[in-house]
Parts: sequence; C-alpha cells; structure tokens
Amino acid sequence: MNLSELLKFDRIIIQGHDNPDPDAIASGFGLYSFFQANQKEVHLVYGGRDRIQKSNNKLMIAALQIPVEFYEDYKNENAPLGKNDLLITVDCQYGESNVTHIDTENFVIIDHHQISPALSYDPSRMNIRPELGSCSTHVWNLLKECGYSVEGNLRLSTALYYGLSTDTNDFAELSYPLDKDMKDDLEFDKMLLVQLNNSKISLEELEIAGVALIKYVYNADYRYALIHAKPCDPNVLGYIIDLVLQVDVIDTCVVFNTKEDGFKFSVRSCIKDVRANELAAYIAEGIGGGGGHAEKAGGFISRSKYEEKHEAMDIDTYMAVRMNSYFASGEIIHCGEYEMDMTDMKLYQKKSIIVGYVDPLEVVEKDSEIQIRTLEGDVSMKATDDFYIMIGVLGEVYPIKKARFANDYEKVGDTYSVHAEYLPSLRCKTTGESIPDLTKYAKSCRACSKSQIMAKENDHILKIYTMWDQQNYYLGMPGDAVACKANDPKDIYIIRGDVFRMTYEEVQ
Ligand SMILES: [Mn+2]
Repeated sequence: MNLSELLKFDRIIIQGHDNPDPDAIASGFGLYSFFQANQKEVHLVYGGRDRIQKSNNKLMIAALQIPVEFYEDYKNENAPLGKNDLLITVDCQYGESNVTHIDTENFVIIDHHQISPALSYDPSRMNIRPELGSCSTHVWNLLKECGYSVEGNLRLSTALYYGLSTDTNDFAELSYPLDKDMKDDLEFDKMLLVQLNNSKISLEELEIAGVALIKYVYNADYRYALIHAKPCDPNVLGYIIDLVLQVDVIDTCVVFNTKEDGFKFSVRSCIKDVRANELAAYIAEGIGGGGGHAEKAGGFISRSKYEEKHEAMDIDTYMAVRMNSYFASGEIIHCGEYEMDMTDMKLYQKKSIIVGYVDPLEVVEKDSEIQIRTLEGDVSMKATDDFYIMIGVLGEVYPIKKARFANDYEKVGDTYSVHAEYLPSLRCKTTGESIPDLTKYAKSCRACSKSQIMAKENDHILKIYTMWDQQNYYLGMPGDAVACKANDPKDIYIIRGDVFRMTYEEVQ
C-alpha cells in the first residue's frame, strides 16, 4: 500500500495512539501534510483519558503548529465516517487496546511496532515496518516514495526529527540504516530542539527515576543490574540506566517498564565482551525487537507475543532468566591463543556464484572520505585507487584489494542487482553528496579461486576476537557457521548462516 492509493477517499482521519508521544504526533502530521497538499479534507486526532498533558508534547504542537484534535472534541463536531471516508491509524494498530476505537469499514495501519498476532487483517490494510526506530521514519520514507518532499518544510522536518529522537532515546538506541538516513537528511529547528530537550521530565517522573534506582537487582557473578521502573516516558529509562552504568561493579545494565502494549527496555554495556545492541536483540528474540549501538541500545517486547510464549512467567523473572542464559551460554574465543578442534567440521569451498563490485573512483573523487551504509551498519573508508567495494548476494558489503580481486574473481558483466531489505547506500563526507543505491554502480563478477575452509554450524552464542581485530569480536548465533582456514586452525571466524548457505558448498 502506498499513499497515492489512498487519495481516492473523500475524507481522511489520521489517528495516533492514545496519549500520543512525539513520534505518533509527528508521523500523523506527516500524513496530514500530504493529504492536505492533495486537497483532501483531513483531520489529525487522538484519544485517551485526557488531552495532551506532557510539557514537551504541548510545546512541540504549539511551536510547530500541528493541527491535532482531541477525539472527543472532534466527534462532537463532525459526522461519523462514511463509506467514502478513510481512517489511518499511525504509530499504532487499529483494534489494539492502546487506540480508541472509531467505527469504520475503511481503515489502514501505518506503524512500526511488532504486528499484533491478535489482529488478522488483510495485508493490503497494513503497512508495518517493525525494524524501524520510529514511525516518523516510516512516514518520511512513504512521503519520499510518492514524491512529496519535506525539504524546505521546517515545521514538518523538525517534527519528524524529534519523533525519531524521542523514540530512540536521543538517537542513542538508533540502529536501522533508514533511520540513520532520515537523521542525516532532515533539517531541524535547533533552538526548538534545545527547548524541547529541557522540558522532557515531569516531577512525577523524577520521583519514578528515584524509586527505580533504589530497587535495583544486582547479579555479582555476571556483574549486571536489572531494574524494573514504574511506567514513565522511555527517555526516563535512559537517564536511570546511564547513571547506573557508572557504578564500579556494574558492567551491563537493563532497565525496563510496562506499557499498555508491552514492555520497553534500555540496555547499556561498558565492556567489550558484551555489546548492548546484541543483548537487546537477544532479550526480545521472537517476541519483539531490539538494537542500537555497542554501548547503548534499547528494545520493545510485544505484550501479545509475550503472553503467547511466556504466559506463566512474570516479566521480572523473564528478564533475569534471559540475562543469565545470555551470560551463561556465551563462549569467547581469542584467536591466536585458541586452536579449533576440527573433528566435527567439514570441508567447504566457495560456490562460483555471481556477486557485485564497485570501483569507488567511478562514484566519487579520489581520496574522498566515504561512508557506506548497509543493514549491518556504517563503514567509513577513503576512496583510494587500490580496492573495490564488493556487494554480496544479500547486499552485504566489504572492501577487497584490487590485487587480490584479480586473483580470486573474474569479471562477468556491467550490471549487478540484488534484492535486499535495505540496499547499500554511500555518503561522500567530503562533498556531502549521497547515493541512495550503490548497486547502480556495481558490475558483476564470479569467484574463480577454490579456496577451501573447514566449517560447521554454530549452536551457541560465540564471540570471536579474530587475528586482525583484538578489540571487536565477531558474533556467532545458533544457525551461523563457524569456520577456519583448512590449513590454519587458529584463523577462526564467523559466517552469517544465510550467507554461508548461499555461497559455500561441501567438498565431496
Ligand atoms: Mn513510535
């Protein structure tokens, strides 16, 4: 479903979740602006016990002149929805308990939360991207896709920027590439952001933070702290946890609280053996989502999915069990000191499949500082004349020296296309130019060397400090492959499970 398809309706009501936060307000405002520019009668509404109270939300609405209406007021002055009218729920899902019910036959959902298993709508009604950090990012992208630019619209772009900021704890828990793209691209009113950031906490929330700090649970074996805070704005979790992590005996910390539709949590780590983003993903595995950076991350667990899977367990027990299993099941390997036991490994070789390569000098000037963005993260490098950027079958990107390329690959064709959730993009830091899809510059090649490795399927959490990087480990999860050079049991590394299965074959 794209936004242009929705222009066939006469009147459009956009509804955020009850007691809306800046992300619901901003993403609703984005849709509102689009339909208004297309001469539609459009209303932006929200329900809940009361009108918006939080001072930063009130300030946002007033300063950016966002025409949002309390549903009770709207209802008294407008006719109910008819068969030519449309309801869009944004940053929430029609039928869920956190959104006031409005009776209608025509509705669509634009959201970034986990799809509620309790709702079974036709897929054409839903445009849900749970991988995104904010619904603002989703709407920004939808607007772009149908040619509606937010450039030069400072009110709207500031709103979207603030929506992403509040949903990712001031960007600290930001991880998805499209979220980063929006953050990099949007202009915003800097003074207003300063003001908004100074009116985030209420006195009540100050007290919630105080109580949470007293009620920590400490695990001395694994040096982590776990804190269950009372319901509060997610950024309050950020303040609590940043303070807790400063304690000398605490290396890792998780702070969480209960919301109507699930559990919100923040994760911090200050040791190199634990990455907060990975721990966040582990905590929410199968029942939500988590991500961010190595030191700071966050996530969300959907209530309905949690109840489906762990009905008998209360959330405090779940968190402790999950933390303990993360620490207990993890194995850390320092290459160089460790020799791989190859008895249960098999010999594999690279399949001769087609992959892509880009000469960076066909994209930017020599010696430019470039940043390549993929699903796996950002990589920065200098565009020199001695390497190619390889693009794998799943859109993964890595540099290769031209000399080695000449030895291991043969050139095949002048184009290369790949199907990936996010296509690798390139930003030139020297000129500020950005290229949304790097594969447009890619040519195709095929591996011709038959270099062989020993590999097996990994069945636990495995962290490997490789020979060439002693500071950052490579993470292996169950289903990934753990491999080493056939002639060197000390050179151990991880290959992502899906990449391994597509690119390697067993030597018979
Ligand atoms: Mn949101």
